[in-house]
Order: sequence, then C-alpha cells, then structure tokens
Amino acid sequence: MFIDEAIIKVKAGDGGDGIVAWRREFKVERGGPFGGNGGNGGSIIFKVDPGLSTLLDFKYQKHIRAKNGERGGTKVQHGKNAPDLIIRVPQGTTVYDVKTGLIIADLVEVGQDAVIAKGGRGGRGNAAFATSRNVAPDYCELGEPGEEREVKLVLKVLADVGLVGFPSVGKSTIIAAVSAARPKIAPYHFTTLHPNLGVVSVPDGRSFVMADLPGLIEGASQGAGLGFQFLKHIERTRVIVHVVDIAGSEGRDPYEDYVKINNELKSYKMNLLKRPQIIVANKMDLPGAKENLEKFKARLQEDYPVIPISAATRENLNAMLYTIADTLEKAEYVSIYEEDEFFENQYLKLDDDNKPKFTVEQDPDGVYRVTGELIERLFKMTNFNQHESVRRFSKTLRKYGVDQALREKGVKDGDTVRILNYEFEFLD
Ligand SMILES: Nc1nc2c(ncn2[C@@H]2O[C@H](COP(=O)(O)OP(=O)(O)OP(=O)(O)O)[C@@H](O)[C@H]2O)c(=O)[nH]1
Ligand SMILES: [Mg+2]
Repeated sequence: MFIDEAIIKVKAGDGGDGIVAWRREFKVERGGPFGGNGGNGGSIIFKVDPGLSTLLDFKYQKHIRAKNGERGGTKVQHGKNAPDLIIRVPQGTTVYDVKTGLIIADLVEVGQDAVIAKGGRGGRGNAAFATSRNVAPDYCELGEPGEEREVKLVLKVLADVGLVGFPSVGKSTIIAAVSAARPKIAPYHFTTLHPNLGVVSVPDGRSFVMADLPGLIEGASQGAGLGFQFLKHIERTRVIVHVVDIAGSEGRDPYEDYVKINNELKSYKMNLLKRPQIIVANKMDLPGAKENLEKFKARLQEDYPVIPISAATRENLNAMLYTIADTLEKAEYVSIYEEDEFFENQYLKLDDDNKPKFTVEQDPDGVYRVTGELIERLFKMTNFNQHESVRRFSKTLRKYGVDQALREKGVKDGDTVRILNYEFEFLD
C-alpha cells in the first residue's frame, strides 16, 4: 500500500538524574562528593533509506519513544547513555512539527539524517560540582527531559521528471516502455492510483528518474478527481512532461486538454507552470493523430517542444528521451521550501547576546509568567528539594536578565511569578 502522509508522536529519552553521594573513609564520617552524573536520553533520528518507497510503517507505528538515560551511581559512576533510535524513512520525506506547522527536516539525500526529537542531557551528580571553593557540594541536577512532539510526515517523491496529463492518455504505458517500472495499464480512467518511479537510461549513457503520476482532470488543484493530493508529487520534479492523447481517442480535443491541465498546474500553490515543460503527443499510431498534431502546434502559444510518439508501437521514444535529458541538463535545481518555513530558523534558542530567549507576560489572573524554551528546561532540571539547587537556579535567572525583565514589568519583592505550572515568590 502506498501511504504518503502520516501523523505520529515522538518522545526522546529523558536524561538520567545526577545523584548526591559521599565517599566513605575510615574514621571520616563524610568524605568527598561521590555522586555520579546521569546518562543522556536517546534521541530519535530519522534517516533516509532508499529501499523504502512509502510511509506505510507509520500507519501502524504511531508512537515512537527512545529510552531514558540511567541514573548516576555512587563512586562517581556515570549512568549509561541510552542509544539513539534510528527510524528509516523514504527519500523525499518532509517532517513537520504539527504544533507550529514548521519543517523540522526535509530528507532527500540517500543516507541523510536529522534529529527529530533530542534526548535529554543527564543531570550532573554532586561530584561534578566540586570546586576548590566548594569541596562538598550537596546538590545535583535532575536529568533534562527528552523532547516530545507530534510530527507530520509528508512523502513527496523524488524524481527528475514527472508525467502529467488527463487519465488514459498513456502515461503508464510510456514509463513501462522506457524503464523497468511495471504499472498497471488499462483503458479506463484513474488506473494509476499512486506515483510509480522508474529509472530511465538514455542511449547515450545519461539517465534520470521518471515519475508516472495519477491522471489529472479539470479542478484537480481544488480536489477534483484524485486531485490535489497527488500534485505534491510533482513538486520535486525539475521538468514536467505533459502527455496528451493527440488522437483524441476519447472524443476530447487534445489542445483543450492541454490548456486545462496547465491551468491546474498554475493554480497549484507553487505555480508549477514555472517549470520547464515538454509536450509529448502520444497515440500517433491512431487515425486522425497527424492532422490533430498540426492543429495542436498551430494553436500552441508557448514555445515548449512537442514530441510526437506512440508508446504502443514504441515510435520516436528515443527522441523523447534525448529532449528530456537535454532539458534536465539546463533545468535549475528547485528548492520547494522557503527558509522561513524551517523550524530551526524560527526558533533560535538564543538572542543576539547569546542569552536564552524568554518572554514575561501577565496571566489573566494578574500573575507574571516567564516562558522560554531554555529557561523552562533549566527549571525542569532543578531539584527543588535541595536548597543549593534552588539558589543556583535563581542565580542563573539573574544572569540571563529574567530578574531585570520582571522588575521592569513592575514585579516587586514578595509577588508571585510563574514558570510552567509552578509558582514562586519573587525575592530580590
Ligand atoms: N493506440 C494506442 N493506445 C495507447 C497508447 N498509449 C497508451 N495506449 C492505451 O491507452 C490506455 C490507457 O493507457 P495508460 O497508460 O493506462 O494511461 P494513463 O495515462 O496511465 O491513465 P491513468 O493511469 O488512468 O491516468 C490503455 O488501454 C493503453 O493501452 C498509444 O501510443 N497508442
Ligand atoms: Mg496510469
């Protein structure tokens, strides 16, 4: 089954907690700090596997979790790091963060990988905090929580050229004639229900990947027929091969077909008409084809090449392949996303001074709330049962300018301040 969209939840492993422990020595009640660090949680990494061609696996696997890091041990033993979890995806998979709609990764190269949810760092044990000024720290960090998010996977097949046209014009017959792909071919509409890819070898040694796509009809970009959901598979192609039934064997006018399909390509979000196009006039073996070809050329306004062929009798196929290969050589690489559609470009964690970004806002009940990714993480790693950990947390907030920002908002000593679901008393 061909599946090209899926929504799943991912949760990276939490870091293990650091611990507080002490060395025991003869006659010494409390030796040096001996608590080890927690291990790191496993990250969830998506990696391109060229052997995969569908997102079918994600129909059954809706929750993916990586393992947590181990807690630190006594004798300064480091807790074990959890292994990263590698999830294989087909080439051409775009991973969106559902909450923001932004792209986390666009996985197109063979072997390309991306961290989709980062494992939490292990918390430090008290041994790690020992300094010459504080030889016996009695605090430790909690493990950092692993990232958790809902992601949408969209497969947009990776091909150099895409065959587009009305149903039954012969797209699947063409790809079957020039590659090893064996799609179903039949004299009824919408025989092809998902894209088929084929590697095409040109007699002069060049080669390219061709995609045979489901037929389009008028209104496809608005969802008519199989519609819009398949137009996304044209997005990554650099050249469009527009197939027409030049014999008009189903009673339609080939030129009108051509205009209708181009209107759909134009209305699609990326204006696919900007791509180089080659017109393939198929079914030249049928009666009336030659006259129709002349009429078609006379009405054609664009200067696209028109290649007459017959996929059935294999006539003129090489001329078609040379034209496609030549056009591909000149075609530019198309980038299908804008820079600002990517998560990392929108959610830089640090501001210009290299301090974490945060905001101070008033909740409906009047209490001031501090939000910000790094501040919230720091908060989660603080062990509030340890006096010293709390002190360190407040010190860091001061260093990052959170205190200052609160004061500027009018927060005074003794007022309540919120981070996540917790409340504190603000003390200068
Ligand atoms: N006479 C003739 N018939 C052809 C030619 N090419 C394809 N056909 C026939 O046209 C019919 C439709 O061909 P397909 O290749 O399935 O058409 P398609 O464009 O892939 O159709 P959809 O998948 O439904 O969009 C089949 O019966 C083919 O045998 C040709 O060059 N000449
Ligand atoms: Mg087909």
